[in-house]
Amino acid sequence: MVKRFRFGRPIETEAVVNEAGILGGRVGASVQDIPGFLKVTAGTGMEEGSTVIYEMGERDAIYGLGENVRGINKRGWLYESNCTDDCIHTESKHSLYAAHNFFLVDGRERFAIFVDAPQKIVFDMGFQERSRLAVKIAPGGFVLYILEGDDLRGIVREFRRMIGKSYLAPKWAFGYGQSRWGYQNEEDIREVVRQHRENGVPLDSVYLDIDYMEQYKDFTVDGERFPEFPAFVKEMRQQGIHLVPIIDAGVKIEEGYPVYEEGLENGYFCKKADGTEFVGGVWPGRVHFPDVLNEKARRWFGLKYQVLLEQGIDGFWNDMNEPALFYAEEYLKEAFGKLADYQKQELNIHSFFAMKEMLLGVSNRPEDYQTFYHDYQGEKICHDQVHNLYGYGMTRAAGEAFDELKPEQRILLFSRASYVGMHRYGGVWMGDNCSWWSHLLMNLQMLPGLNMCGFLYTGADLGGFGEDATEDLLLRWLGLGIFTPLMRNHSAMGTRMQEFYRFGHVDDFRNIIGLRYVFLPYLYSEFMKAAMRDDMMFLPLAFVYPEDEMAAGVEDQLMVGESMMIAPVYRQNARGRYVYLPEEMKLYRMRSGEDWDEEMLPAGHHYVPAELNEVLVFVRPDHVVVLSSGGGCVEKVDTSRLDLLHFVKTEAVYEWYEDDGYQKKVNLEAGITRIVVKSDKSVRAEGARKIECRLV
Ligand code: MIG
Repeated sequence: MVKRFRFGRPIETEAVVNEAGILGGRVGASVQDIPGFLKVTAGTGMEEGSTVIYEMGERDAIYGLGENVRGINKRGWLYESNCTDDCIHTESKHSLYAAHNFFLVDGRERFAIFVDAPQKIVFDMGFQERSRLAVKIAPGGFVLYILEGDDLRGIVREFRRMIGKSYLAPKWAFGYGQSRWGYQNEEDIREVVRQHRENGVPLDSVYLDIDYMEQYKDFTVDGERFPEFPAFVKEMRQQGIHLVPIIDAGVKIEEGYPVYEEGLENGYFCKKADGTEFVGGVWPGRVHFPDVLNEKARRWFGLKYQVLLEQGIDGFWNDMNEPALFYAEEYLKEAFGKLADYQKQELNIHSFFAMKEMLLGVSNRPEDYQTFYHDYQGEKICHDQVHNLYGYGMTRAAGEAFDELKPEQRILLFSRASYVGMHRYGGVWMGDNCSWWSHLLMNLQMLPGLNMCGFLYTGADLGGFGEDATEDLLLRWLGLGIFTPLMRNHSAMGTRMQEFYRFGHVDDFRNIIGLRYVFLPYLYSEFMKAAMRDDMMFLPLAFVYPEDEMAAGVEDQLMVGESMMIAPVYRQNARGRYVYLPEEMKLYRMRSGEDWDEEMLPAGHHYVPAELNEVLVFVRPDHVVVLSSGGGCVEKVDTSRLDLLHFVKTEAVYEWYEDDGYQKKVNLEAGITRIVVKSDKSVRAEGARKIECRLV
């Protein structure tokens, strides 16, 4: 059951697109109608903001908030929805690049809350007071949805039904991608591809970071680095490689640059109170920000992607769309003035630190987000009020344009900043993590929350973006990354190079990355089913074993789809790990698609060895996992013959979905083959495809 309450004058976010079944209708009910267990204060929400309070039971758990810091259970910390470009994701932070205002409470009551409001929101999940959950919404009004139900997964499905179907990535985007901020030209990219192909390490994509552009100008390609871009794109396609360029939010201010000139002429950029264009500083230098919240400007900006589509590109990543602000021109001038003042005074230690803080504070300054406006739904709205919608708007621009330009074909698209609703247009990557073991675990812990909000196509920079990766860290991280829909090794300029061939053990990389292609039939099938059925692909154990108290505390294992559980190793020098099994499972210690050990494990706690070249997979009773025999790229994976990992006591039925991987229109049921395995080892496959199945 879903109830809706409106407070103040909320800004429409278009997160919710399916109104059916929502009680409360269009007009909000009063505070008195809120279920007794919630307390809402400052009802109008206009001047002072509002607070929603819930008193938690001692053992209540909180799941959700999408992309954010800390554990799977969000209890005990303070989180913010305030999309921020902050590349140091330490435990002490409160917010990352996204605003995913949905969470579930699992305890005395089972319910979920979605706070639909684009302004800043603080979620105190038992931080100030251990038993108090308090959501503080900045002034401006909001819509509160309360979803009740018996089962966590069911509540999530209900929410997902409200917010609309998730974006579908093309199948090739489930292959391995290599990326690095710093690949300069055709030669650099050819070298990456050559290394993978010659060493027999699969690869489907190479990412183009900002260096491919001409002076960081969106929708341009530098003619010196890429003299024949369309021919180069084609050459790569012939080798089974898709090139995926980055697009940044800021448009360079430069006379003669058509994107700038058209935008200016049509008034498509964000403006200051005085009606002149807001100027920020990002990679291209001085930029304007396209007003992607405005329908016309959004369509205009989206259609710009065509210039790259025409050159054979079929995937993009949208960056810097919080939007990140290295500086706002106006404030920079002010800062120079302040600096001159500091110079004139005799600095004491206090003024020194004040000066230092002032200098460090010029980027992403909250006050600067208050100085420009959007022309949104016929009103002039301060950016500050809709800040969390910007990445959503930019990605929607591209997504809507793709529907127009490529109505049949799926285009890869993912974004850094996001809000609920953006999941209909693209996926997300988890931003600038670091080559830290703790971030490997954090990568795992973010997956269920993201799935709850419909972000199914997701993954982190494998090996870590900032700081120096080591071989063992990369191997272990790949051991998780082979299960995430987006599987990309990406790193920052200036850090240690981390393509597999920078390290010594080529065989280990070949086998572990190869496993991705072995699991591809299962992963793609589970992704597509989750997308079409509004379901999750990565689940906390508590979602599958709600009665198991021990399962509720597991923070480092996940259920992946319906048949299996993963337990990645995320500690330096560990040669295995502790695993909790809520039920009996069959363990596969996989070294490659041909080489593994298997063992039956009873429910309970186990220490399971896992060397650097091994990945742990646990198959549930009466389930199977479908495998291929691998391939050098997704296109080469043969799904007419499947190997089945199996743990069958009486009977396992697996619904295996497969399609051509490109079509936007999907008929799930028509693509399903039912694979039935009986305890007598008989196998039957009926439905969409004629396939050969082999128990292994
Ligand atoms: O300020 O384009 O998150 O993936 O490599 C850094 C350079 C800008 C941030 C992205 C990262 C990308 C980098 N970008």
